[in-house]
Amino acid sequence: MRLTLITRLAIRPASPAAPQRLSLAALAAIVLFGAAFAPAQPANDDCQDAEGIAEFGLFPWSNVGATTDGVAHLCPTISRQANSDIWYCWESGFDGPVRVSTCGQTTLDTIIAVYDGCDCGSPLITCSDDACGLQSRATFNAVASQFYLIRIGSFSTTLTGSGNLLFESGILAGPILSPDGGSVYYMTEAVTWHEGQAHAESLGGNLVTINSADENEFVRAGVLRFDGADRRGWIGFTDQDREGDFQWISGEPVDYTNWGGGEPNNAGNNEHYTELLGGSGQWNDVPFNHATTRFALIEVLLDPCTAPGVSQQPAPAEILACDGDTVMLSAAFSGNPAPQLQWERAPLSEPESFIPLIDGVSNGAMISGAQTGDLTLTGVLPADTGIYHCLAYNACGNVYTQTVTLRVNLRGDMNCDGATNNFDIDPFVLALVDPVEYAATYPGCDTRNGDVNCDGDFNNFDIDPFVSLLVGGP
Ligand code: MAN
Ligand code: CA
Repeated sequence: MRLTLITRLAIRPASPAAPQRLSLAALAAIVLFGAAFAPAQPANDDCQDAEGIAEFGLFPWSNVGATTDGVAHLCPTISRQANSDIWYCWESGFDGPVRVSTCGQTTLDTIIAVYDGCDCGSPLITCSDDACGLQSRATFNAVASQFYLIRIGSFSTTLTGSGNLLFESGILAGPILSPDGGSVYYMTEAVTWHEGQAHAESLGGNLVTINSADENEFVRAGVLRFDGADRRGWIGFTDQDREGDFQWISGEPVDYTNWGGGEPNNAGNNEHYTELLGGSGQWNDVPFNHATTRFALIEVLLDPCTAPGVSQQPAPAEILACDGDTVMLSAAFSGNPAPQLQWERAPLSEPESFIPLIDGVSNGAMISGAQTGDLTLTGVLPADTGIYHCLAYNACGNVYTQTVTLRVNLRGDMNCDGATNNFDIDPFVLALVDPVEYAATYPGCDTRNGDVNCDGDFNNFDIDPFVSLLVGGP
């Protein structure tokens, strides 16, 4: 306002009769006079100068000296302009219904508008005129880390003032756990049925679905009247799709109703939404727009806890590996919450003695993924021979996969003394030429140790690799 005034004064032509020097002095005096007495223009007077604020809390404001720069028709529901408007760019730290208000925070008759984004010209979300006396309270569904333009102005074209802007959660009650633990309830402020359903969806639920007299009483006494105050609340029961055919907006089947006497009566032919009465707990159909007296009763279903199940078994059940091989075992599981996993191993000789594996070197193999679905054993040795399975567990139970038996042979250890050296030459030859005599001479020893080239068979093709192994060749 002040800058505009100075500009206008500065370009006004001087009186042709007045001497130029006096005219300049007079102009300077007027400018100084104006600077000293015109009210200061708020720094956030214009939309493009919106002040950045964030999170819930109280933010002081003043629209004294502000001009009006926002669009003239603020809101379809409010005929008035928001005069002498000032602007904030608010960043939400919250997912769900948020209230921004001047209630109890000023004596000025205010108007508030909320826009989706901080660009000037962002679409209007909601606006409020008189929500609490002459002050304003707008409720909208915020998304964390998103920005919202907030416009505050005077109802009056001449009066301005100051106060605080209060940002707070629009949740009046909750989360309140249901007695069966299957859902949580919230109550948000008085809104239209559709706004209440939008609040519910922003919290991941719906307006409440009531399946029993017990639930009806819990919602009435424990949620709608959580603080003892008598209220009426919206429930998610509507015949908006077909007159007389009331359904739950959650899609759940209708297995309980608690209509008051004579209800639903579709009075005035426009009662398609259901209120729950805080006194009797009975239901009544009403129009959607009892926005100032019906509080939104919201139910969010909790994911049911389910014990883990095996959705992919590790396979095959028997694995033969040569020393140095990489062996991978994979398993996958269902369950909610997602189970924690632990691969375990038992010796062949003690098939019940499972020991949890940990990432790192164990028995020779480099182990990784011992607590994931994919166990990798890199560079296995005979000592890694054993029975493997994976345990999955969560709060609701546990499950084991089928077992995988891994046998790792030591290449060339034909006398089964745990080493490959020159003492293995004679048994190697014997195993090739007379397997029966070999089995008799080296009981419990397996000719598979002779499969030095690891092609799955013990035969003459293993001779050269066996010799190379002994002499330390490739
Ligand atoms: C009012 C409204 C109706 C309700 C009747 C009951 O008219 O609340 O929804 O059916 O009262 O008398
Ligand atoms: Ca009715």
